[in-house]
Amino acid sequence: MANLKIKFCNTTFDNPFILPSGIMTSLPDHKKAIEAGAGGITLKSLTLEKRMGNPMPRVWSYDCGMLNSVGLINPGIEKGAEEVKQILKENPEFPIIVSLFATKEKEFVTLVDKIVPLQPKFIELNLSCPNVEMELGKPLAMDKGATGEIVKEVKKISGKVPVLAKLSPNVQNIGEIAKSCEAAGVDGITAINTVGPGMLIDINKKKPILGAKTGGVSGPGIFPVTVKCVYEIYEAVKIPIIGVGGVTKWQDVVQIIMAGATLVGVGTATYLKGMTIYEQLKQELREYMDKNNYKELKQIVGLAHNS
Ligand code: RRO
Repeated sequence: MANLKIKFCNTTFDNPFILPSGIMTSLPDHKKAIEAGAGGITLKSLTLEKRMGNPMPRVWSYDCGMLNSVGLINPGIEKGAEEVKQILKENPEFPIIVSLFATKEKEFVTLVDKIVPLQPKFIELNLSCPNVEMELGKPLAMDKGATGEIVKEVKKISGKVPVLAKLSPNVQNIGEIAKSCEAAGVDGITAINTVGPGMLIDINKKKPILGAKTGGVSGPGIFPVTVKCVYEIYEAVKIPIIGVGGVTKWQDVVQIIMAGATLVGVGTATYLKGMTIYEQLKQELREYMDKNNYKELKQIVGLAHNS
């Protein structure tokens, strides 16, 4: 039977499906993804200070996916680092990606400095949250210079912990941003964060549905944007890619891997279909591979670039 194990940087994942950082905010929910058979999980982004999140409602599903404006709810790096320590202790071998968010180089360095001693398998720099622009400015991932500088500074102190950069789809040339991260020494790219932001109106209340009015768009409707971004990044860099954004069915999984992803984020689909989606996708991916005589996943990575 086909083998779903796959190496990403220096870590072997049991399967390519990971929970991306996003709308799940509590550790018990993250742990459910481990129990449900995900190959890895990404924790909710931590900031220097505690954040209470945006006004309710923060999450809304619609026909083609979801809108979210969680607003970076998190306990802040002091308490957050304690929680990270606990979950790493409980799951010493399981690939856990610690996500960090800041708006300045110096803040990122402080955050990374707190997390590196805990030796997680990965640190992900969230350079692309679309929901705090009014408060904190444009996402850093829209500027290749700023992105490169941050990665360079973080890599000076990250030691052996691989660093990933999570990029925004809301740019002219995502390949160029990925290239700038690679040149600065980043170990992998996570693509993409949510699209937009977008807005939906409550026609009875005659006002925007989300408490923050606008929110990042995720789910099946953004899948073609994800595929295009992963494809362009794969052409631009040699480092591995986590493809995330709207993956819902096994056909999406095959597409995103053929576009160039090594790991595949499944986030919004766990909301829409439940956590059993991890086992379902694993089984269906194995069936696809068996039918097509692929023994290893790496045989499929980037195949769409060969023709
Ligand atoms: O918390 C959020 O509102 C949020 C974050 Br940090 C992010 O990176 N992407 C997103 O869609 N929402």
